[in-house]
Amino acid sequence: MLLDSLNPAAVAAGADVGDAVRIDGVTLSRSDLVGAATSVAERVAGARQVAVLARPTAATVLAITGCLIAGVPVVPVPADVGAAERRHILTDSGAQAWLGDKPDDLGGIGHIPVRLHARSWHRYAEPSLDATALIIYTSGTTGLPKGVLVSRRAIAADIDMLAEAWQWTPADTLVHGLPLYHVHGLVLGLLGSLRIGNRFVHTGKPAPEAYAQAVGEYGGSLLFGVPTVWSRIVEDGSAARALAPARLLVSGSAALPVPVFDGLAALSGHRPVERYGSTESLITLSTRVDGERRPGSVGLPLNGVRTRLRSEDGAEVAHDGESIGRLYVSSPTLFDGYLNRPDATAEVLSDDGWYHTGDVATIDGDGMHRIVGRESVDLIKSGGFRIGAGEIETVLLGHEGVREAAVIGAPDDDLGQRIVAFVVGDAEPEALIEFVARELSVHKRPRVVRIVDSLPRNAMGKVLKKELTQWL
Ligand code: MLC
Ligand code: AMP
Repeated sequence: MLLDSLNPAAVAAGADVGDAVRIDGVTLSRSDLVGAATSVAERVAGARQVAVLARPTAATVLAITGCLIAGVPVVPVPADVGAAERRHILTDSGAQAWLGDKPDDLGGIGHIPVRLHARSWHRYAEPSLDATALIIYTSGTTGLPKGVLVSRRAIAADIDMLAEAWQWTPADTLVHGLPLYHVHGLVLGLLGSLRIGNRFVHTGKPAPEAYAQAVGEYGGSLLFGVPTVWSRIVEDGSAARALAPARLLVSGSAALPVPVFDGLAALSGHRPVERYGSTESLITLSTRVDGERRPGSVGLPLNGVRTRLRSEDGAEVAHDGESIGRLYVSSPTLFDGYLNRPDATAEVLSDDGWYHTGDVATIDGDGMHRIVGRESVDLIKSGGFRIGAGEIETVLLGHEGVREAAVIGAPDDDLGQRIVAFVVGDAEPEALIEFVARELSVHKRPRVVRIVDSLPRNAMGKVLKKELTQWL
């Protein structure tokens, strides 16, 4: 089963010891989870796909679990989604119903409430491993976000590979405070826990004191965070020291700066494990619990994963730890394509199963991988969120006070990169920040808007983004 620990027979036979999930002040046992999620399953069964507003609540956990029990693909909707992005996700995905708090405008699709105390003990046949589990919307360099088709097989394989590398067992208590609409918080954190059978504690927000409390009060042993979370924990000092009793700290979704790695080691006594992946590939590389946890390195391919390093013209790049090449991965965890976008799928996924990650990397003689950066400056990682410069520029250009717009990711000690928009026009910067937050989502808002007289362009009229970074 995909969610192995929720096997009704095992739960009925007494595997239901202790809490399974703690989130938003609600505690769910495995029997609560099976009963209430199966009640959701009864309401969604037969739907082609449904949208779930993925706020960090028990209702979200039950909604997603229920859909997976019924074999209905879930479209997780960002908790802070704005109007235009919501419309796009609903239209493009063809979601037939909405689960979670109801927005004003659902565009005609039905709303299915999630009841925490409802129970059903109906048994559903386990869906095929080839079936789609999740359709996760993710940004590209241009255009609107695309729906990534993630199969049940990919999720099961990824969790099993990570369990092996991290010695992750039912004895763990997994803690994080990340969003439940992306791979990190949802696939690894929540679904990983429901497959492995460990206790899952969601802290609401990934604040340093919340992580410290989850270790002290709930016995958190396996802690997940994006680099911004770890950096804030190190800055806090006392929160980092409070993590000492944990078993393993794991960082991912963006590069963990070496000083943050060193800070965690000095204050908590833990050398964190760093892993690398994406929505399209799930997690493919990681340092190992029983191997070298080298600062600045994302480690080795997980069991079953192969990688290739290629130059721009497709030639093999030496594994000497210094030569930089484009990173390709082949893995049982790869996505099945972008929904409705065979063109975009063909651009990154070859017929023989290699995914072009868009990242540039080095590999050394021991097989240790280091991510150097992205091929395109137009894909920004801010606080671990992937954000396309193009989608923000398009929204800004839809504002009446904007004539031209160019967006870049500027280096930022806290967020890795912060979104900066250069705008030609007569709008107020604050109004433009609000506009993007309202239309796309709060986490895609520029942190800075600079009104300028003109943008630097080449002879073809293309904005010179490298030059813009000099204007910061
Ligand atoms: C600010 N706020 C606004 C606003 N400006 N609200 C509305 N409109 C505006 N204009 C509010 C926010 O709603 C929020 O409120 C508060 O201000 C703080 O928001 P923020 O400043 O955006 O949060 P910040 O502290 O900067 O967030 C940092 C962070 C976040 C680390 C918590 O970036 C985060 O959760 N990152 C995780 C991303 C992630 O999981 N990525 C994984 C992708 S999968 P309030 O009250 O709600 O706090 C992947 C694969 C892999 O990459 O390898 O894992
Ligand atoms: P997303 O699709 O949101 O999961 O983003 C995937 C991208 O995040 C990857 O292509 C990388 O650019 C980046 N990423 C994930 N993990 C790491 C890491 N450990 N180090 C550097 N970049 C990472």
